[in-house]
Amino acid sequence: MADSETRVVRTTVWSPGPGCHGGCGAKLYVKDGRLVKVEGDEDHPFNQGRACPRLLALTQYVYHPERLLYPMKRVGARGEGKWERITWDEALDTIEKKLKDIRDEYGPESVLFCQGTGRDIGGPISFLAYSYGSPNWVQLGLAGQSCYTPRLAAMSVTFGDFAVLDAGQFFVERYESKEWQPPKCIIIWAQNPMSGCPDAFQGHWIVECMKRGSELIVIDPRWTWFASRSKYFLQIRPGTDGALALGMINVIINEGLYDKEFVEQWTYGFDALKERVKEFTPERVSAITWVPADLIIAAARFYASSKPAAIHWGLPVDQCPEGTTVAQAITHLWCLTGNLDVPGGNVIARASHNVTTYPFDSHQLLSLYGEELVKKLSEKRIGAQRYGMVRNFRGWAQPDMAIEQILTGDPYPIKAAWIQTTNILGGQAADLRKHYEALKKLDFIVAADTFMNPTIMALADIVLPVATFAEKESFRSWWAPLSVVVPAVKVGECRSDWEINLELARRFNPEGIPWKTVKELINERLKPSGKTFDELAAQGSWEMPPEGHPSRPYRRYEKGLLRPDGKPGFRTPTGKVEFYSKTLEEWGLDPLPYYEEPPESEVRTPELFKKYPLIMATGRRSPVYFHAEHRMIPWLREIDPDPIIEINTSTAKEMGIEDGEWVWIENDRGRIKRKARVTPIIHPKVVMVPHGWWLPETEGKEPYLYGIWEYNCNLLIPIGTQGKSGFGGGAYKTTLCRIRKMEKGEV
Ligand SMILES: Nc1nc2c(c(=O)[nH]1)N[C@H]1C(S)=C(S)[C@@H](COP(=O)(O)OP(=O)(O)OC[C@H]3O[C@@H](n4cnc5c(=O)[nH]c(N)nc54)[C@H](O)[C@@H]3O)O[C@H]1N2
Ligand SMILES: Nc1nc2c(c(=O)[nH]1)N[C@H]1C(S)=C(S)[C@@H](COP(=O)(O)OP(=O)(O)OC[C@H]3O[C@@H](n4cnc5c(=O)[nH]c(N)nc54)[C@H](O)[C@@H]3O)O[C@H]1N2
Ligand SMILES: [Mo]
Repeated sequence: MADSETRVVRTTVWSPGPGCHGGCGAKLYVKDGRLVKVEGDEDHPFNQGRACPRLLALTQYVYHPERLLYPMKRVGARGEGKWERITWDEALDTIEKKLKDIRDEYGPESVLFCQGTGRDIGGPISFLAYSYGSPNWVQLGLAGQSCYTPRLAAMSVTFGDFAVLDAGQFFVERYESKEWQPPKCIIIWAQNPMSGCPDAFQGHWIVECMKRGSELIVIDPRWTWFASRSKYFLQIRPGTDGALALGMINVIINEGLYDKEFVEQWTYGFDALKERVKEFTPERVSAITWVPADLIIAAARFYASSKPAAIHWGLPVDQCPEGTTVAQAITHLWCLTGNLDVPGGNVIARASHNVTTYPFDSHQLLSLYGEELVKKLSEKRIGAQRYGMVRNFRGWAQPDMAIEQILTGDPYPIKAAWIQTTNILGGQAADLRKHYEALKKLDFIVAADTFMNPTIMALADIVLPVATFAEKESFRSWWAPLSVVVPAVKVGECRSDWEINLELARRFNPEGIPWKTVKELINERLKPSGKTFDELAAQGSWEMPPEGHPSRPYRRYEKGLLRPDGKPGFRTPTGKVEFYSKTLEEWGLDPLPYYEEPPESEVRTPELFKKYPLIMATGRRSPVYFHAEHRMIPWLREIDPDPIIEINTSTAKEMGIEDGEWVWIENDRGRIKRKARVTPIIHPKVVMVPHGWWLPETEGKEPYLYGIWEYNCNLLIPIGTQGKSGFGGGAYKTTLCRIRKMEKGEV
């Protein structure tokens, strides 16, 4: 409880601080201008009072002695660690001048605007990139753009929207809502809901469904908490999910278990799909995936005969070879079974109240920036000439090609990088060495962050200190509810991403940017909701879409709420759910889903497999860390202190490795060290290596760079293995390696 001098600010959690994709409601307790305590907001339907460890440790983050508090410029050579405090005016003037000079000499496309995962950054960074004139907004280092974009693309081409498991999240009363119904079956497909925070529904949304009768199918190479409570656990070979999905479709179609009425009335291309999946018999799929054929059949039957049923999927889907097509096959499962936009199925999730915070697709880009600019940008965007999907979907530059282009200068030179919300060398980039070498060649690099990290230390010329969510104004409509981020405290000279980017956007494009303050900009974007920032803040920071609104479920395809022309159906070329995608066909891609082997595997590269007989799957999430963040936060580090590798008990025994011993992980790209966690939960032929490890407590200067060369598993992972769409793939879950116990005297 708050005493008389303590103020409570109800706000929305998004990004700096917990780091995550956000959405939770929080209560920030402020005393004498200082944040003293944080709790989950029990009135907020998203998290109903719950809070993750990173939110609970927020005071340690906000007031950490190492926090960046003022702008700095580099005074020694790159990597020497010599920095000098400067004013915001000097920082912004320098950035403006340097970037304008580069624009004059090489064109705006020669600057990369690099972000990390989709936090509260898509809006501000794309706004800045377009205001400057660069098409090259990129998640640099994320091989195959393989995080959520492949899934979004697959859903968009199939039914013109995107959908998520329905756990009642569109209703204030949640599980008590009369409109909602719990799924009878939930497939947790390549997800780790206990650790993944809002993306993974903090686990508890699924637990709440289970309390109301949901039974689980879990598809994972690792026995997760949910796997241990599942009806069917399919312990799959990493990277083969595409084959499994096609095999399940095969069973569902052959046994007539699909929703005939829905398929008949609302879909296109069923016969072509039926033909395509013929070769994916349970026996063949079993040989590919390691999952026994009878389990594949049982899981397919149980999913298709449970009404309603929902699929909750995760990142490894995108990181399968050709991730987009894998996501397409899984999307087909819920469409075939009539589980799209029904209570307890996969519910369409639109931007709340039609408020958009950033330009996802080409329609939104057009309305925000005008046809001329968008056309020009699309032509120059890295990868747009090669990939129809990169040209037409979401506006991202292709990361694997972007890094090559820095090295080759072909078809045009890259001269500078703006780095905001990403630690490229700390965890985002596959092929760490290549990214390090390429980025070193750039003439000018700015980074905006809350803490020093290996990327900034090695590369930045100017560093800008960024406000946490507790210190900033922002807004969020990444599905319901519509929410605002309300500032509670001020720390050092930190500024928010919106503040920084608005100021620079005005300098780069003085005529085009009418807003003087961030609040004016937010209020403009909030207009479709009829509410202002202050009104939303005063009502507790959020609001659900009203009844009848297209951003509120269910069965909107029947009501004509999905298509721009107001007719029933879907926002696709045929107006139907497309099993055979006309859009993919137009982009020069296979219109139907197919299977591709991982780039390195027992099947595809048997010689390499002899040398490196273990599959290194990386990056299963830790609840106390967000990627490469939080290693300096005492409460969090205490819970998960070491860079580990999970090795199956029998595999470890064969190799004479004991729990807690240090091992080398090696392949042709190099070697790193990890502490062995010997455990039965991981498949014997797979090792699981958490990503994002650097040690903020060690030497930051070159060449050590906080230990990235010793601990960052991305040193071993290749780039350039993207799918034919340009999206998806990468080898984050399927790189071959061998492990070896570290001998006495080895360090
Ligand atoms: N081996 C392996 N590597 C992986 C993955 C894997 O599974 N395995 N996963 C990949 C995936 S899916 C992703 S999305 C990427 C993520 O990669 P990144 O997004 O680069 O990961 P973070 O470590 O969270 O880096 C974010 C940086 O931005 C800062 N930051 C956080 N929030 C904000 C903010 O709002 N504003 C600003 N200005 N700064 C902020 C943090 O302090 C941190 O330094 O990593 C990828 N890397
Ligand atoms: N606490 C915390 N939460 C996070 C993040 C974080 O860093 N920390 N990162 C955020 C980001 S950007 C993302 S993209 C999400 C990612 O989070 P998730 O989507 O959950 O992805 P992962 O944690 O990589 O893996 C999930 C599960 O898939 C299994 N798996 C690995 N390879 C395969 C495979 O090939 N097939 C199948 N079927 N399963 C496989 C792993 O064993 C693991 O149990 O989490 C987000 N949430
Ligand atoms: Mo991600």
